[in-house]
Amino acid sequence: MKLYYAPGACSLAPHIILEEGGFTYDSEAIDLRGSRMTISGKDFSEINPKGYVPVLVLDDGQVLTEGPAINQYLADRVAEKKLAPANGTLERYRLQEWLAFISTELHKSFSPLFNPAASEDWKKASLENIERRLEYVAKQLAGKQFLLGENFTIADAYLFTVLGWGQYVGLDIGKWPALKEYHGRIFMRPSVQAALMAEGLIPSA
Ligand SMILES: N[C@@H](CCC(=O)N[C@@H](CS)C(=O)NCC(=O)O)C(=O)O
Repeated sequence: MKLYYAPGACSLAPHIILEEGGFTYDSEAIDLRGSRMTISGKDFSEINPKGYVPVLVLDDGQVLTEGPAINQYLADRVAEKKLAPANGTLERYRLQEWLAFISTELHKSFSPLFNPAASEDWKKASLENIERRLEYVAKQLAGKQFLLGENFTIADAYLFTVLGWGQYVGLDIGKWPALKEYHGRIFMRPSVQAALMAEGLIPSA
């Protein structure tokens, strides 16, 4: 398998999951802000016509896109690691509830904050929206190690990734001690350290 990613983008979540699952995989960065080529010089639009990461190329050459689909695909390949509850259970729908929330209510609310063309009013409204949503997440995490309880799941890899964007847009997650502790706890996981190092976001050990 091969993951196409941009350092620190939402593709960090499948990168963490690949590490967490103990997969053997390749990865390659995309220059999303500049040439929109892969680091080895391929036109990224030929790999994913949608033009965004993450992209997972499977061993048979099929191309899988959309983070929540990629993340669940990976989790189901290593079911014994319990990165997602079993398909068909209510817990699985709880996981999907979180993935949809993180994707549509958090991840996409950050987009204007990274967009130089977005108006200041739009940015302000997006930031207020994110803060309201994070207030909710912080309450949900009270007394829990992870979003679904005691097991780290793919939803945690995704939420960790999105929470990390606060530092780039002037949003201090320290306002919510439960979120700050959660983020710090996940940051220390060996899989997270490995993915962050691979993306050049922390120095190599
Ligand atoms: N619906 C997609 C959205 C992915 C997405 O927003 N990717 C961003 C990085 S976090 C990206 O590659 N943006 C570059 C672009 O759209 O040109 C998913 O959930 O995977």
